[in-house]
Amino acid sequence: MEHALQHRERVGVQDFVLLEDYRSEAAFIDNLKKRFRENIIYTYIGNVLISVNPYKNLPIYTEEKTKLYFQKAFFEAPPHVFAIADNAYRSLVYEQREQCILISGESGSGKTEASKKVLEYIAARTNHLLNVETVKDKLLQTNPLLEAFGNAKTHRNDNSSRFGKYMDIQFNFEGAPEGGHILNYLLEKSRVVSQMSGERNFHIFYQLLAGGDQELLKRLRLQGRPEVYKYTTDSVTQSSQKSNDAEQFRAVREAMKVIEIAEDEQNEMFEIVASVLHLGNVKFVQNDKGYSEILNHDANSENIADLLKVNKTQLREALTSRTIDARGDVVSTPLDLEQAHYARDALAKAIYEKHFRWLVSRVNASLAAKEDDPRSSVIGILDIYGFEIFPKNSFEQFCINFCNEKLQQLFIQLTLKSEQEEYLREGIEWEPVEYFNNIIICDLIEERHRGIISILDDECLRPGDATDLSFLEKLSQRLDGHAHYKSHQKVDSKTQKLMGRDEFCLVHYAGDVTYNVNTFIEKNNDLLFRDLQGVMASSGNKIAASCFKDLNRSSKKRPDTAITQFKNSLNELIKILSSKEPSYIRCIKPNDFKTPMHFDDKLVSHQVKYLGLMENLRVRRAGFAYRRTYDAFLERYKCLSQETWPNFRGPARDGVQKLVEALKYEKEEYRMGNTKIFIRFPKTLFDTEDAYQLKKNDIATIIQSRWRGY
Ligand code: AOV
Ligand code: MG
Repeated sequence: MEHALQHRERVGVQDFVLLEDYRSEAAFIDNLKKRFRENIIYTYIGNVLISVNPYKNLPIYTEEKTKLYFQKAFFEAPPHVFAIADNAYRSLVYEQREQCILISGESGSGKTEASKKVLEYIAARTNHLLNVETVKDKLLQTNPLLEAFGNAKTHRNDNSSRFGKYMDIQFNFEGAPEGGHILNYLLEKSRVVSQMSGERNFHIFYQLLAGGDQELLKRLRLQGRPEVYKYTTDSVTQSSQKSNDAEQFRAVREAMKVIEIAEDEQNEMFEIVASVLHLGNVKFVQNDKGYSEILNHDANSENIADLLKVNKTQLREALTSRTIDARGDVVSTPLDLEQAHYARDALAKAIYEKHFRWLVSRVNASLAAKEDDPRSSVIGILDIYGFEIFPKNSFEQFCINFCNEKLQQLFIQLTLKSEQEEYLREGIEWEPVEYFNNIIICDLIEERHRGIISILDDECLRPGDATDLSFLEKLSQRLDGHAHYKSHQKVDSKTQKLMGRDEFCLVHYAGDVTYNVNTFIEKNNDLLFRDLQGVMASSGNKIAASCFKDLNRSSKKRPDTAITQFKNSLNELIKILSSKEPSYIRCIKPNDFKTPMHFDDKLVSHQVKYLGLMENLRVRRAGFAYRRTYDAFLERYKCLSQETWPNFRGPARDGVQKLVEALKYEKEEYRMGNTKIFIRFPKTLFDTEDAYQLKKNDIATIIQSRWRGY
């Protein structure tokens, strides 16, 4: 049998607090790497789960493994996302504390996969309860459906979430799931009209083209090949991908069925998707006055008019002219070519995005609990787009990275807060720890009247000649000198070469990101010409019409800008999350090639830094490395003293007191809290554990597999 020490040498420690040298990042990474090589992708920092994307299927999600985590405390089974799920579930059902599971990490690190595992675990965990079948199936099927419409292939991830998702699973008093609710955040709608080379549009376009049957495609007037459509030409689709798309399409239809989206609703949905493809192919020509026109028998605009049941002439007019209400005088001005293309793309984005929102609310209607249950409680799961640093970063990356700053802020508040609270609860002295607080960057972005968002909104609302560059100039004037803002005018000679005249750089908690201001104003204003809204609101396609109806009300008040809406919804989200007890899953991407068994130290080191894992570990270790309830500690180690073996009569706390005396713990090594023993050094625990292993040598194999990981 492998000696305990050798085992530890090979697979590392299952909780970073047990690292001898917990201040060393090299030791931290070495531990992750050792485990990764052994196909052990999960490790704890206390109650935070670190997960490294294996990029291959591991046999760790089987039914058998799932059952291993039913009703188990953290240390009783190897670290796993199932342990996090079980812990949240138990706290909810037995202690009535509402839970949320926050999953973070950069693009491609495994957040969405982790969130699915949580859901699958909860489904398995509640399998024995009555009447949960339908709800469970619906909850599980929301994933393939929403991913089809909200995910896309990017350079970082073949199935990248292009929207943020917060999902509540609602449980009744018995702990059976009875419903759910999804909040979605900022779909990256610019992807509908253009993608970086090598990336794709949203999956659903390719799925429909590859998997739709002849009859459906004919009805939608589609020709079965993405190359034909401007919005999907850019990406070369390999044949293997094509069959996968077709297969996924069947999964999507199946999901629609489970979620009870009726046949006629499905038809309307596909008519909308097809219309977006046709819209991209609408061509404009320049007439002799320099304005744009659509050719007389342009098939694309006719297809759209037919599919969406709108008036052909009105649609063509709305795409080539715009009416302006100038102090009561309604004037129609023709659009030049550039404006017409802008209008067309704006319409495509608006249709797609509003349809996505409709879909989420449709899913919610189906997930809603059958009866109003005052005793219900929820577990929320947050899976949002990860931090993004691209060679060129735009408005979308700015929003996504802002969102990640806010979540990091919440992480800091909650981990520190909860650690502090545990010490208080247990009556143990708290020793404060130094850490980097990213609140300074959050403020830089969102502070009222002074932050970047305010400056951008001011510029967007300013009548006259606001441009992306005038916005940049204001930024530089107002923020110059801020430790986390770098203006292109004021950088040192080295970086100046890298920054263009239309760029600024933010020093995010996760690293420096250079943003290009091009299209910031346009994307933030998010205007759709009124005529196009009007046409859409008149659509005979009920879904399309409902998507545009609200907008058509002639309210004079200007709607909030895109970034302000996003900021408000994020702050709402933070409120929801703060009211719950959090669990954290921090995902790490081992390499940039989407391949298994490749662990890039430098890349991982960067993520460890910016996820603040070393600080997290320091906080956890600041006082006491390890803590365990008296019951659990006594149960495990009672064989190490005659006074506690085979059974100790009396409170567990007294038993543990006897035990630590027998084990000769020094006073400095431990503290007795109200319900738990706190152990300061890992060595103390290792020694105790090794003594236990010796004593129990005959059943050591079983124990080892339970206690030390796989
Ligand atoms: P993300 O959600 O963190 O990125 P995903 O969860 O989509 O990343 O993971 C990316 C890919 O990595 C998946 O499609 C799988 O192929 C693989 N993968 C991730 N986790 C596992 C796992 N536990 N086991 C096996 N393969 C895995 V983004 O949505 O881009 O931020 O916006
Ligand atoms: Mg994702």
